[in-house]
Amino acid sequence: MVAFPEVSKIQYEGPDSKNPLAFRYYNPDEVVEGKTMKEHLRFSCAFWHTMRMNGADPFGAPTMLRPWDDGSDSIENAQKRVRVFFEFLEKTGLQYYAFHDRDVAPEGKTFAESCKNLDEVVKIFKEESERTGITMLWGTANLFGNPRFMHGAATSCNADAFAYAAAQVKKALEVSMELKAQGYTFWGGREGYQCIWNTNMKRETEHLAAFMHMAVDYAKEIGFTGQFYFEPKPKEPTKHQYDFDCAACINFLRAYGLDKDVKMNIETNHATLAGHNVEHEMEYAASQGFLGSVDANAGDMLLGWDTDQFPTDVYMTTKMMYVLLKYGGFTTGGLNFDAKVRRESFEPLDLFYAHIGGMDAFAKGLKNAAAMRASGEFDALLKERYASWDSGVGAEIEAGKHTFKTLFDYMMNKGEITPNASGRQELVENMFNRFMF
Ligand code: XLS
Ligand code: NI
Ligand code: NI
Repeated sequence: MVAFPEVSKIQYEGPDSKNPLAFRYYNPDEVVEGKTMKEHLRFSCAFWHTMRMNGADPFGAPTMLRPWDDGSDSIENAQKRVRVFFEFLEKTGLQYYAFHDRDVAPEGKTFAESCKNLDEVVKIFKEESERTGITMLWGTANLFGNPRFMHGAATSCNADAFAYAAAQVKKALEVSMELKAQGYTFWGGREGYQCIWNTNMKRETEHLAAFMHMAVDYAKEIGFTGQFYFEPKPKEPTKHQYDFDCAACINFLRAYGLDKDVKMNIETNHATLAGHNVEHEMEYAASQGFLGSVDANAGDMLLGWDTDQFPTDVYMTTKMMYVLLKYGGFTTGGLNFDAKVRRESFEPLDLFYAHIGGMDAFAKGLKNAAAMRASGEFDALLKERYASWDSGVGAEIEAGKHTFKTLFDYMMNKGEITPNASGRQELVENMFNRFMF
């Protein structure tokens, strides 16, 4: 069966191409800063959005036209979706994929049946992965969709929900290992709360930590060497999510001794929901040694929720790639398009346009960022701005040679300080624009 007969493998045609089914910037083997684009960008496709989003919203029925999908919960249908998925990945040149256990296989009547269903579908993933060389970026478990998780999973007030979630993650780790996943992601799902009066926050937070420790321990036990990630999101579905932003997550990981085993998976639209932007979150995580992977998407400035749109804003991708290059790039992580086509973009072809656009936006961002770095202008500006720390009292403070007492004497002697460096924000923003147009 061929699901997309009208599309052949997407090729790089260069910036002048007007072919909507070609790359203008993503040239997989082109070398940038010593690595190919493919090695830098490590594009991944989210099964839940690409294969399972049907376009339904709280006000309307499904809209998506997916001729290969009979809409049933049968194993055959689930298996067929996987074949279609790999045809899509191959044609777009996406190297990795990610899924939640329940995206790919239907839930059974019992937990045992759900595990069996999953195995039936994972078989096909394995086959297709061996055929194509396309592998799993990270695995995860859906611990939020089923009503049993209405109060959360690891942070539920119901101990059985915790136990169920633990069993589910055990299985998901085994599956991830079988599919050679390079990571495993914890996104909070419903790990948060709505009302302080019915919530024991301390207990819930400790349970979440215990849960993550169990996952780390089990991974070690079975020899799963993938990197664990924690994905921040400040709200939605609950009002207060415990994994609010990178700072909150990193604090949690350090407080509970998980900092050696878990890094961050940063999602653009979650960063903006937290009142940050993605480059802030990436810089914060990276500077603390926690940059793991990225869920690439975009929000809408005028909407206050997780719209999960495809990223096309090259200003944004340039900033993201600048941080990434600065910190040496991905190791196990990648750019996972946690993004969905709009409800009105209901034809299969729209899935191609969406991913091509996202891939091109990041490829152009990568080239821009590399050019910015090669110019040395941004480094020079920073060097100059912080010059007072390179000699004299600044260098002494950084070397740990001062105390409040010695600095008191220093100021008594000096009397007053003079402002020494303009922020030059307007200049630097203009400089940035020079690399954009
Ligand atoms: C939801 C999250 C989710 C995670 C994986 O907002 O982005 O899709 O990436 O559970
Ligand atoms: Ni995500
Ligand atoms: Ni999201």
